[in-house]
Amino acid sequence: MAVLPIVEVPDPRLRLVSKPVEQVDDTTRQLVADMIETMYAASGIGLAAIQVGVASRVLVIDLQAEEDADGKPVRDPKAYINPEVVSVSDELSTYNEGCLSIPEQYAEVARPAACRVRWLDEQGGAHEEELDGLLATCMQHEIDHLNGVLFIDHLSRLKRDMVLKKLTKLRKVA
Ligand code: GNR
Ligand code: NI
Repeated sequence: MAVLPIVEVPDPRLRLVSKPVEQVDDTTRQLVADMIETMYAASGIGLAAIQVGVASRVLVIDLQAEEDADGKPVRDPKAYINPEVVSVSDELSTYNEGCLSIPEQYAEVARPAACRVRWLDEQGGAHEEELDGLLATCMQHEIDHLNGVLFIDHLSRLKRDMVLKKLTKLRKVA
């Protein structure tokens, strides 16, 4: 396993439309393992393959919502291969979103509160589930990455430019 470097804006790779995985094999599983390790190292709750420079429709999510008796988060990483949104709710929900590819910047994004998603697991098995809450938001954020879309694309131009300007400033002092 390996922690991989995370691609950040304005890297053009973040705008690519990732390709479906043709066959779920050991190469896919190795990518998933590296992505999970990278997600934890960066303290993220999700990661899309393009964020580590691989344009494949693979993402990993672990909300780490549960804690053990010592208050340590319980790890329960899940891989989603070729995920597809089947349907979305009319109801929207707003979260203060962040992105590992747009470090330390956050903004409120409204998205469908629930979505029905279909995907393959690491063994190639098919699943379909109705998601809601933070998982629905995170899933939509990650699937956006597979389509070259970032959370700032859901903001007004003014707010998007503010986020990008703050990031530029932050990088100058860093
Ligand atoms: O770690 C992350 N937190 C987060 C918070 C609210 C909505 C979406 C996310 S995903 C983000 C990690 C990331 O950039 N995934 O692509
Ligand atoms: Ni992101």
